[in-house]
Amino acid sequence: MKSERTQVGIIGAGPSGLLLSQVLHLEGIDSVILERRTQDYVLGRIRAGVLEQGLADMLRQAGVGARMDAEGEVHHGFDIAFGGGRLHIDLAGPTGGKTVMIYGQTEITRDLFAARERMGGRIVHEAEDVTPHDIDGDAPYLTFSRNGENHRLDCDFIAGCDGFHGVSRRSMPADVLKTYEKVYPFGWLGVLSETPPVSEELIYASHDRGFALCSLRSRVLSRYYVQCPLDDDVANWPDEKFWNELKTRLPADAAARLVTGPSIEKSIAPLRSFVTEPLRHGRLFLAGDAAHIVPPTGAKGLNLAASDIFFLSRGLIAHYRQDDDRGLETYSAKALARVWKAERFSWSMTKLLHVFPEDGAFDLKMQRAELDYLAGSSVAQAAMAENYVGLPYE
Ligand code: FAS
Ligand code: PHB
Repeated sequence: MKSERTQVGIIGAGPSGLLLSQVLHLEGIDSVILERRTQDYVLGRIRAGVLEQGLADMLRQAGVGARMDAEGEVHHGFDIAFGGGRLHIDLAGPTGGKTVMIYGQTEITRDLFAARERMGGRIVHEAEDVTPHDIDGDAPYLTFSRNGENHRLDCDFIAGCDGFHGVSRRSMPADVLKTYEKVYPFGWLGVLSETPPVSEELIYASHDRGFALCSLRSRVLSRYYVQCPLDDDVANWPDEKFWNELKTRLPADAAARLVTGPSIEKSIAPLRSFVTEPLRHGRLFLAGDAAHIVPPTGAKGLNLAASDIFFLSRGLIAHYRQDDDRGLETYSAKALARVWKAERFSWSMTKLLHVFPEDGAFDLKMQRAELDYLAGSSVAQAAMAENYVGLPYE
């Protein structure tokens, strides 16, 4: 068994694990990331696209914001299309100038990998059977295997940044862990295409045939989604069928402007709301998708990972810098307070914009009344804007 030691053992090299490692490194705190996949595999996953100001600021402070600021797009609002019209939600006006940054999660992950490599960060790829041990004691450790060799990583703390299907949440004692889940009766079929976006800003569309979203990664790379049945299969969606369905669900002017092209990525993501409580047990801390999942309607998944890392990194830094554990002791409560508000927003946006198969005539009337009320109320629009740009890290 090959052994090594670090201060913080991190499971997972997604945005959560990479950002935590980078922030800790800048404070002189050593970490090792154990990732079960290759770097190419991690970079091959197409996911989030909308960054709250809090995440964008964290990336800048972590020294990985330059390409985002050069290539990303700052958006001051987005549209909601329904009943043949379009409602513009102004973000900056009601929030004192707050905006969102459009910059793909893939690029964030690429920037973080590059920074970690530049600064000598230690990431073990293709680490198999990563297992936390002695999380209740003061000398936790991780075991894993790689290329048939067994390894042990001794550490002071373990950060479970291994996503929804990871090992860390499962390592919390069953009598301690409480989970809350809602699985939605539909999924999102997503397409990435090297085509100019259909509009300057995002369009969220509510339509009798189902939800649709027009997003982007740049002026030459577009990201589109349509709501699809939970048991649907990408094989049922040749490009032409996807483009025709998307056009059907968009307002006529957007449909007429839509530039179609071959999909370079096509996948179906299930939608669920999920929260774990607590986010800490002993020396094990959960962060990001390992701790919670939101339906992507509110563009909160990646952004919640950022606020978790903000709270967790400050707790770890205070521990090592001032021998002060208050941040670690309050991490779970602080992170969860923000998580639940984002769960609420993501759930409400999903309820507002999707067709729920079980809904009856009254439910459909309620959904339309919600949209009509939103369209007629600057206060309701301000509330939506406040949540979309991201609630404070407090
Ligand atoms: P991640 O899942 O990104 O990373 C976890 C890492 O841990 C992975 O690299 C994994 O390989 C590794 N890992 C897992 N188990 C391990 C083990 N046992 N040992 C070692 N390593 C292990 N959010 C949005 O805001 N907008 C979106 O449009 C959006 N679309 C999404 C689409 C899909 C299909 C999915 C799954 C998520 C989407 N999300 C979206 C949410 C997504 O962006 C997450 O919030 C974000 O990836 C969270 O980052 P991490 O917490 O780092 O988890
Ligand atoms: C995306 O660009 O992938 C995206 C944007 C906004 C969302 C969800 C996904 O709400």
